Amino acid sequence: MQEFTSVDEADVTKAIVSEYLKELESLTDTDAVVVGSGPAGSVCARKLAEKGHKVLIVERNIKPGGGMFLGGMLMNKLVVEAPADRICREVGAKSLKEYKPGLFVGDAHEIATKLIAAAFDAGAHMLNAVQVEDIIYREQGICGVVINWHMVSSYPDWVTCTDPLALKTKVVIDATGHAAEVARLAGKRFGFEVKGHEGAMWVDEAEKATYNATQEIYPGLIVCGMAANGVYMLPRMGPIFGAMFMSGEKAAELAHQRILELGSNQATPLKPREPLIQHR
Ligand code: 48F
Repeated sequence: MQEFTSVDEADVTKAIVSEYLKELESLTDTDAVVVGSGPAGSVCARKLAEKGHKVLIVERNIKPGGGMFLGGMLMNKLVVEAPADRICREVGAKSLKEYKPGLFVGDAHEIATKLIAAAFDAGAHMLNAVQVEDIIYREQGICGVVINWHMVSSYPDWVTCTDPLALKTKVVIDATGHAAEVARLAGKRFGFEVKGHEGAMWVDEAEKATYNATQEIYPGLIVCGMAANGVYMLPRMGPIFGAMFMSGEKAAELAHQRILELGSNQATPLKPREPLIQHR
């Protein structure tokens, strides 16, 4: 048997603490914060990181992936329609096969883990078990998030003084899924209502509408995936992921434009982007 290196317990602790804090300190100022690491968030984070931006994913679950591992009724096959099969191929998904012309199915675990790994390979960072519980804004728009450990955010109200920490960024992407949590927080601050609910199932309509609804709803805040769907109460699509992937890619392009805009001091004035409160 090969000899294990002898390890001191204190060194294990020091390695974790010092590296985590060093990384956290470097993440106090980023180009983009993607909230949520489901299909929309992981694609968005990868695409933005590939453009050379400093990207942080904040995920409140212990593990990344959101609803990607679940398929339908917990049967872990991932279905995607053209043209989003390209996004699976970009990360080397081997299990993807054409089920009918333009409709593809693959192994959810393989595709999900590869999409997440690709985001890290591109240089994105992640804080897991951390929840975004508020936003920061200035005259040019949203410019940061307020975070806390998810467990701490869940403490009952009588546990007082659980102050959070804050991270500054140039653009926030709401990829929190059905509840559209960041959009809802922004709504509370700026006086618009986000219900964060989906409508009845209609796959074709839902896929197109979710992609179209992916947009900057407030300067510095872009919604994507089911968060975009929830803001406008669009029909639900069930267990198909084409619009989630394409929406993540579109959100990355919009975020890229916002970062460039800020860099060139062309920031838009503080007013909601249209159409903002078009509930259906
Ligand atoms: O739910 P989720 O997978 O959102 P998505 O990327 O994709 C939706 C599909 O999975 C599926 C569907 C389409 O086929 O209907 O449901 O739009 O991933 C959202 C992630 O955001 C995290 C949450 O734990 C999940 O992993 N999240 C939600 N709220 C917060 C958050 C928050 N406040 N702070 C940090 N993470």
